[in-house]
Amino acid sequence: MENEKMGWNKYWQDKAAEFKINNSIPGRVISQGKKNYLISVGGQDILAELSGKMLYQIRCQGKRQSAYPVTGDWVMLRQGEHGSLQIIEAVLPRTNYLARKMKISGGRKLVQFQGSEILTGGITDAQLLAVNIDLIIYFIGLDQRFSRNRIERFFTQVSSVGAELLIILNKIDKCPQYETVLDELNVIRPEVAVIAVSALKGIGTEQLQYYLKDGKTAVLMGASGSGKSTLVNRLLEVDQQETEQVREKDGKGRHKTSSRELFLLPGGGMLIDTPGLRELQLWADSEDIQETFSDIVELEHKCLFRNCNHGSEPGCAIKAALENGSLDLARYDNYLKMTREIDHLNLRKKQKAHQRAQSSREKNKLKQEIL
Ligand SMILES: Nc1nc2c(ncn2[C@@H]2O[C@H](COP(=O)(O)OP(=O)(O)OP(=O)(O)O)[C@@H](O)[C@H]2O)c(=O)[nH]1
Ligand SMILES: [Mg+2]
Ligand SMILES: [Zn+2]
Repeated sequence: MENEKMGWNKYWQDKAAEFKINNSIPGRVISQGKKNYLISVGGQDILAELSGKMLYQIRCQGKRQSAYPVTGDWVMLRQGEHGSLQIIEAVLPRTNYLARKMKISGGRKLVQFQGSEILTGGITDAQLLAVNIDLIIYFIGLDQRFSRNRIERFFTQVSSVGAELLIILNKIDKCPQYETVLDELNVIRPEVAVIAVSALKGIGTEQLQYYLKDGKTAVLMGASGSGKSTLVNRLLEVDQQETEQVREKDGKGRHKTSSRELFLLPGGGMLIDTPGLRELQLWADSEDIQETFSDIVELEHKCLFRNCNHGSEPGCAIKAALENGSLDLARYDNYLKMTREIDHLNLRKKQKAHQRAQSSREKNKLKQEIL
């Protein structure tokens, strides 16, 4: 019963049965530390660690980073040796995930690609931000700079996740005039629901009850300082998540939340609070872009020539739309920029796959020589 509140259902039951691990029990990852995981098991929170086998597979057998459990995962647990922590034996197959390209550590550089500069560096792999999610809530702090590009980028990122979307405009107590923001959102994604609240004062937050349902998991995304943790505290009815005092002078605060954590709400449903992302490097493919910019794709199909470069060719629908104002130039530029970024990512993925194949060929060769 307690597991059901955390989202346990027939799907998970079937998946767990497939694992056939003797005496193991399921639990849901609430948060992750450096070595341990906090797991909810039948209504109780316990600490657990990864089995040696899983660690070995990830560290030594080239299993992907995404094989590590993350907040929101359902895992199978086994009681460890006398007095030790419970052991995570397996991660049940995720229903979906939200990912970004791995954070860039160390040097990042601008490189030329298809005639433009794009930012690259770091490892080409996905970092999972949240998994097994039903609803993605995007926070916009009305006291912060509104960036259309940022929102478009976000929607591109999440379009293939397969979760419901909701936008929250927060801090209406501070900024009661938000019609222009609504208009902008209406242009970007008219079909996504928007609600306006004050998380701090508790205005409008009752509208959320409709979206937060028993056993369903929502993840809070959005810029640092937009008020995600304040909403968590409001819905938990206690100040559990630390929030940041924004400096009055310039409206800036520091990042407050530093890890992802899942909360069971007293009114039903769960929220995963996340740290505001400084950078969201795309981990997406061309289909995601085409969904976000379907109007542009449609226009492209209307060009007279199939391979139109939208330059000086006659009968170019893109050029015509830019000229008569029905297509916004900034939006078109953003589309081109994101398309380039994804082309580049695909190239890197291919390079990596090639390197992998090569190194496994070399390993095999070596093995044969030894044998
Ligand atoms: N006036 C007003 N201030 C708010 C509201 N919601 C949040 N704040 C303030 O905004 C600041 C940032 O809130 P947080 O909840 O820490 O923001 P966050 O999105 O969790 O930030 P990160 O954890 O850094 O990603 C705090 O000082 C909050 O008190 C609101 O509805 N009205
Ligand atoms: Mg926070
Ligand atoms: Zn054209």
